[in-house]
Amino acid sequence: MWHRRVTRRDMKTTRSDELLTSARAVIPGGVNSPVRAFAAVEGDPPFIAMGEGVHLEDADGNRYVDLVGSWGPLILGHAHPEVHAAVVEAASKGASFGAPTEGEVRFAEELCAAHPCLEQVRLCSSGTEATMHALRLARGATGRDVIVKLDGCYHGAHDSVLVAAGSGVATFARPGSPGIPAAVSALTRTAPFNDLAAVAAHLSRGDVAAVILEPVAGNMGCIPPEPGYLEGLRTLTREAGTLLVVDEVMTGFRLARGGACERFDIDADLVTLGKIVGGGFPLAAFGGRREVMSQLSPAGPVYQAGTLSGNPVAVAAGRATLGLLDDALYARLEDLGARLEARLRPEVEKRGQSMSRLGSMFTVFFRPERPTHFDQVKECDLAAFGRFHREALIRGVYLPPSQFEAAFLPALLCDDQVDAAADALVEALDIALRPVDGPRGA
Ligand code: KE4
Repeated sequence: MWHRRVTRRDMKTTRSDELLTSARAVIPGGVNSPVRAFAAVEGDPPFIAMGEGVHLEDADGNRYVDLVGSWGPLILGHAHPEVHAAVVEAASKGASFGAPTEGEVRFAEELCAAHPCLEQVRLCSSGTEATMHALRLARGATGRDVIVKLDGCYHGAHDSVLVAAGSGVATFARPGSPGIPAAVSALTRTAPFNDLAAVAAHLSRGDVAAVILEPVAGNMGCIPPEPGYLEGLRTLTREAGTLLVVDEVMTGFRLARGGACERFDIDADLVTLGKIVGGGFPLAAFGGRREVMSQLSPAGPVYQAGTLSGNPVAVAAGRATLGLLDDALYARLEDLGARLEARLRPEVEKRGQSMSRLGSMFTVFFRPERPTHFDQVKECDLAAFGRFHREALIRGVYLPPSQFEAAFLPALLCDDQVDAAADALVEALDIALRPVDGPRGA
């Protein structure tokens, strides 16, 4: 059942504080991925000791309902017994062989059966790898060098896409990253999300290998495509001989079993997948039409490789997870999202802020109107979001620590947990919106 709300005075942080001090001595910023550092919200990150169903427990014993789910993968919650059993069974036979196994063939068949745009897939170990290799394949297949990405979309941490990126890059208010050669960045053009004319202008030059996008943006907060946008991108790219690369690392198996491509009927040339497909383990994939995928080594000339690609333990976790993602689960996710929105959105709007939700992805935006592109998200009151996040945390709701991220509902939440989370978020909102020099507290 939902635990009692944690108030500020109950929030113990001794052990997490000690761990953060130790971590910072040996790991840059104390974290292995920047967004985990809580740099854009108040306070320091709790060090997590365990996950159990829809809950996290930190090193000091504070419990939270987890609306991050390891940034999306844990759609079934933590330590799901069937996923756990599959992992234990696979690991008992060895961790990695660097050789083909039956499991990865069956997994590839299951991905191709589930996603409408997959005739063939190649497995890898992270979303970054998936988009990096998909873009190399698009360049190899078209003989063109330029790619177009959309402002605020995030496709991982490789050179071609760390341009006007969302997620941690936006959280740290940097357009990209030092260390990326200008010659590489020059090959990446950008356009605002939900702006077809801007993409058309880039495509008119006839030199674009691929347009890559998040079909529903999650890395600048949850921003759905405007009506006609995805269809327009498909038409424009087809006319320009440009491949449409739909990055479903976040939306794949989240918005539907066939991802956003099923939900919005997108005919993508290439698709990237990650997060949920690995059930919390390092596993990702990219795939698409056989005509394009057959260009990939060893079938074709475009090279791509990975020692742990298709790792049998990760594949076991992925197969167990996908086996549980049925119609009833997606119907439940929609019900949970609608229940949360019905309880939260009126309160958010009454307080002059906005909220966006699609399926089980949502974001509270600290601006009056719901944003439709990155520049509007950048207008949000980021300090107020930082206070909101902190007040939610001390009430036991674990939200992504950035305005430029989406929150995720796990399928196993029960109704009263959704209601309690919504009520805690309203309380957090009230305190976050108080005049900064006003009283704070429980
Ligand atoms: P990874 O390399 O982090 O597995 O995946 C990169 C990636 C690619 N495409 C999309 C749409 C993504 O959302 C991501 C990763 N998402 C972020 C959070 N929104 C990962 C969290 C982190 O960087 O620690």
